[in-house]
Amino acid sequence: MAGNLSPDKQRQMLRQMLTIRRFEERASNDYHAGKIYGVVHCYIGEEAVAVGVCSALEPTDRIISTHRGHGHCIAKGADLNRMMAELYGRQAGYCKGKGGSMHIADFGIGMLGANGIVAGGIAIVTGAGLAAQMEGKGGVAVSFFGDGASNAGPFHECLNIAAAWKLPMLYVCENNGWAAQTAAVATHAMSDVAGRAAGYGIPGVVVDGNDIFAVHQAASRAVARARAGEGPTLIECKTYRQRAHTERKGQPDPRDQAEVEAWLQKDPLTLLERKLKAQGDLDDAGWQAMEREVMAALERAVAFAEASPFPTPEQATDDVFAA
Ligand SMILES: Cc1ncc(C[n+]2csc(CCOP(=O)(O)OP(=O)(O)O)c2C)c(N)n1
Repeated sequence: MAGNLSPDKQRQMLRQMLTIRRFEERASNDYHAGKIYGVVHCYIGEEAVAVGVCSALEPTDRIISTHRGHGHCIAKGADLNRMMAELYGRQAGYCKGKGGSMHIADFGIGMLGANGIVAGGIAIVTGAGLAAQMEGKGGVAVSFFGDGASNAGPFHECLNIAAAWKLPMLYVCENNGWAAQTAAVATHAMSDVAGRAAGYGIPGVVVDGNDIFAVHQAASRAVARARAGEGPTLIECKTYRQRAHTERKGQPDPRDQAEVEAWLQKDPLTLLERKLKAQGDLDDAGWQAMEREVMAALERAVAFAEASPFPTPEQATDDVFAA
């Protein structure tokens, strides 16, 4: 159910999901063509989580991401040109071409950063939750993390203190059933990560992470609770990554093909496109125009990246604060 989301807002959410999808398809292609360096982790299949949550936030609210961060960046409003330039390793990128896919941050839009340390972001953004509480302007902070990260110490320590101090936080677990090549069922005995919330005295909610309206509704409720000073909520979004753990060729992917196929049938982008069409809020021409506009924006982003130089060897230690 779209609830009180206007048709314009719903189309904007679809456009953001489409942008994430096409951005990553392009990143994957260009990575395999040898134009992008480092590691690329695709978020394809999980777009409804980032967009469903971020569409419930204000621009001044803060989020933190993971190693699989492009979707969160785009959903919070990051600049595609600077993102693509960062993946291309160019000076015009968000980290001046020295951070790559896993380190994109934009404090100006409340995006505190992707993070290569599994669960590392949870502690950083809990600090942002404390900052928001101290600022007293009603801001909230959101931690995105995987099911694997929910087994790590920072998750438990942060939920504990955030609950005790009633921090204005959303902890959003993107449960895609796998942590790299390890199945979630092999590393925790509870079927729902959300059940862990009870141990900290906060609400734990399970939602269909491929249903953007369900995600948005759960996030909106949790945001209202956080802004009212009632403390954090743990939201577990059941979803799936459609690609292997990273784009690196030749890595093992132990997942059963039938499992992958079943989730492809629940593709979140297709589900939203169909819903909008069924509601009469999108027609084929509108959908094709959206595709053309998104693809044109990506062409501009690639051209922007390619026009920028690589960092020079002399710049290697610029912006290094400690070693
Ligand atoms: C502290 C730490 N341990 C291990 C790794 C290696 N590693 C990178 S991604 C990953 C799996 C993370 O799984 P999950 O949190 O479920 O996120 P997903 O990849 O499924 O989005 C691991 C173990 C790491 N980057 N950091």
